[in-house]
Amino acid sequence: MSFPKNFLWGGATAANQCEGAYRDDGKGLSLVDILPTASEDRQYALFHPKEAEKKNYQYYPSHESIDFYHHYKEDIKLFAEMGYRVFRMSLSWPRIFPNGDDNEPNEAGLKFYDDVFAECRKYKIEPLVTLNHFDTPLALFDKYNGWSNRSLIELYVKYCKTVLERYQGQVHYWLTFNEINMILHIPFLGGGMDVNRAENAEQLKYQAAHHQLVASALVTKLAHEIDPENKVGCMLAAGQTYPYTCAPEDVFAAMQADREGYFFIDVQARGYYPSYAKRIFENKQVKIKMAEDDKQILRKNTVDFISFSYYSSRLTSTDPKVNSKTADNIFDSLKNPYLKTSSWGWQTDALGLRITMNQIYDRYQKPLFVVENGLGEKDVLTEEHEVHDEYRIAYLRENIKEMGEAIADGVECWGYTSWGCIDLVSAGSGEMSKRYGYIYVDRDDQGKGTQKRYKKDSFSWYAEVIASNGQLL
Ligand code: P53
Repeated sequence: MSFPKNFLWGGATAANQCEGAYRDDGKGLSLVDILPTASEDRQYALFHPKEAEKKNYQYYPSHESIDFYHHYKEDIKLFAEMGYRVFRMSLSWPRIFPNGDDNEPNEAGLKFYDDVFAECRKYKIEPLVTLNHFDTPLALFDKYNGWSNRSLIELYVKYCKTVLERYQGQVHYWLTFNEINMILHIPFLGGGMDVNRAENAEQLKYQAAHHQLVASALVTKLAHEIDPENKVGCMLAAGQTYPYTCAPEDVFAAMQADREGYFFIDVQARGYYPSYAKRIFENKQVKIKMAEDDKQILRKNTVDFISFSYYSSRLTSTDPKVNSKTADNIFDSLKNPYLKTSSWGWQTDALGLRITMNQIYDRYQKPLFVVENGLGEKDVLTEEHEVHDEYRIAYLRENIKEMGEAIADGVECWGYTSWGCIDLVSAGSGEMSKRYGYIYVDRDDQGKGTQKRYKKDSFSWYAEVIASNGQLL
């Protein structure tokens, strides 16, 4: 098994889960800044954001997080020590436009990312930048109900134009929206909106999705105009859906479940709504309002590559008696008896990554980029400040091996950035204790800890993987 010579190995983070400094240097509030920690409260807040906004929760994990804002030099140095060639990160929109609709950008926010990119350049690490990763400015939720409102297109394009121009030459890889299909599953994080009071929540979600798809195409166009060397990708929360049995009904249900996500990528990669969308819209009584040239915009501005997150496969059945679900998974998935399950109920399926990559590549024939993959687990910091995370190494080893197999199958793949390369706040649960990193951060679910960084066993393991270009796993 061999990886391409210039394969981009690295790690991934998102501003909303690691920066902290939630009010520093003029930053406005982002969606996550009103979300508490602890599963129950968090789940309630994610799906009742209007109510959550009025609450006074005891602790908001995003406010300080791991304080990447003040530790970025130290952290990027550690990434360089592992040999990263790419660092996936995101820009915080409310750090740059605090209210989302300000006339002028916040210079201090822009300056912060200049500094981060300079630090990356120092170590020849290529930044891969997500423009919107679950952190639309909270003010746009209040004022417009987020992406349900068409005005968001213009505001987002303005923000993107500002950063594409500012960082021209410093960044060459861009992702327009993190896990764009998440808008159907967590409309608050994905679309900055509350769907509870809508007459037809599906209408609101798909209308918002349309706005994001048009915005993504407009930004793809802009990025190419500003710098022809820019590569723009879409981003899917992926994971092949398996049928529980070989009953044709189950197979059909699995295909339909995958189409829910492929719907977005079909538009972004092919440039038009897939023919099956018509029937989905009829069933859900959805009517998309389009502006005159929307179709043209989508048609002319498809993405250069396809990125995705992969944690596990999913499983579906049409038999109501088959109902053992995996815990804590935003995607409705049944428990697959052939797979191991993490402490958070997520299942490990390395071969599923190979299947998913082949499937996506067959469908689009565009280069792939694995931008999230990893295992969230409880880690123990020993008295010697060591973390023996052999379970994480095992997960990553198997997944990377299968990614290599997919490449050997003929899939073109540009790179791999494992999720949460340094411990950060979980998007789903708000916990720090759900750790993904090669680097342990001393901070707990109540916000206590020194914020000191420690290398886990997986740190030196991954450094070897990179140094050997995937040969030593
Ligand atoms: P956490 C659910 C299912 C699949 C991917 O998730 C998801 C989610 C949201 O929880 O999100 C992605 O932190 C996302 C990251 C997130 C990561 O998966 O809940 O892009 O922001 O942290 C892992 O364990």
